[in-house]
Amino acid sequence: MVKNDIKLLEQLLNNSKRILIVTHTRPDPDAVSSTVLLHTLLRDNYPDKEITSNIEGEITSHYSFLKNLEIVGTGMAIQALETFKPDLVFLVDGMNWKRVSITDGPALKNQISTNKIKLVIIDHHEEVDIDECDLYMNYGEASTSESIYTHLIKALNLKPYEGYETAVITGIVTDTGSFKNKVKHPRQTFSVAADMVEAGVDIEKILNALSRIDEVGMRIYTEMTNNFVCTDDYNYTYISQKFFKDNKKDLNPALVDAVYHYFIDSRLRSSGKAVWGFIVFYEYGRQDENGEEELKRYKGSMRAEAGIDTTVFSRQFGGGGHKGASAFTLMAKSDQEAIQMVIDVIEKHRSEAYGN
Ligand SMILES: [Mn+2]
Repeated sequence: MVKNDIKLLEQLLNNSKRILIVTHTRPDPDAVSSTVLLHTLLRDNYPDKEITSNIEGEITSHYSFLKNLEIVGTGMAIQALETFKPDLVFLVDGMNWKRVSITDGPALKNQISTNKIKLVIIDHHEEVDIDECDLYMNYGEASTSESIYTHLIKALNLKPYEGYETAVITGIVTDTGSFKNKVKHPRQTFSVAADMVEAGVDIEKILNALSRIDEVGMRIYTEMTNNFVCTDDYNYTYISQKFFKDNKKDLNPALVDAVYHYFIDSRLRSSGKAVWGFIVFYEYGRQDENGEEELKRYKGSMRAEAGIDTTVFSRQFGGGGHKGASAFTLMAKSDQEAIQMVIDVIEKHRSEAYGN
């Protein structure tokens, strides 16, 4: 695996004819904006190549402010790979195949290696669990959109399109928690942000569009508020299985994602005395309906102020991310069991996570 080699990137691009861009499922704003940004850039700069992109799962109407969003497919990733038959794949804002698809991670990985498809990973997360690839790009930037701007538009000189600034700033402003989080390269991140502001982006409009929720969204928000627990050490909340059952007809995974991200980003680090916390909830609609006694897949997310490395905990469940924002999944029979599993891991690994 070669790391951070722009010459190799250029070579891989020049030698390819069919390029597929994918990102992680349940995409966050950086994943969505990086995908549409890279797709449009490659399409406009390499008119002789076939370019396509795919995000497995739904993209909500929250993102309609992103130019060219309609060119991004939303089917199963494995289908995109099998029908398009790329010779080069970009995996953006993630480092392995199990993040690209909930069900087909191993199959995707297998297809890439058996068919000898070239793979470029562009990511900015902590370097764990990186899948085999030809080029791994991770400069520790604040967002993948910042990496694409820095290394493809600036270093490789790809011509940007009208509206690219919105895609670049969306990843930066959301992955930094509106510039609240510590970044590794502040001079670069803030200067890229300044470039985008000078180019005319409206950060307020973007943030309002992304955090807009409807009445159903407010119900999800209220559920998390009702279940919120503040301890002196950390905060936590959950969305109950019962809530999902009772509101099933109104909910969709993308709406749940949008609302819980907004909720945890605004509340886990700044409620009560604690400066960090977690959420867990049953991943409804992502599995067969099982009996009450069956194990169910739960999704968990953690948020922390600088000083606590939440990936120490997330890693215990096979997850990861950033120190201040990480995620994982676990299997549990009930909401209470899922919460207890996270608390147990916190108690066991607390000393490792503190002071980081
Ligand atoms: Mn990101």
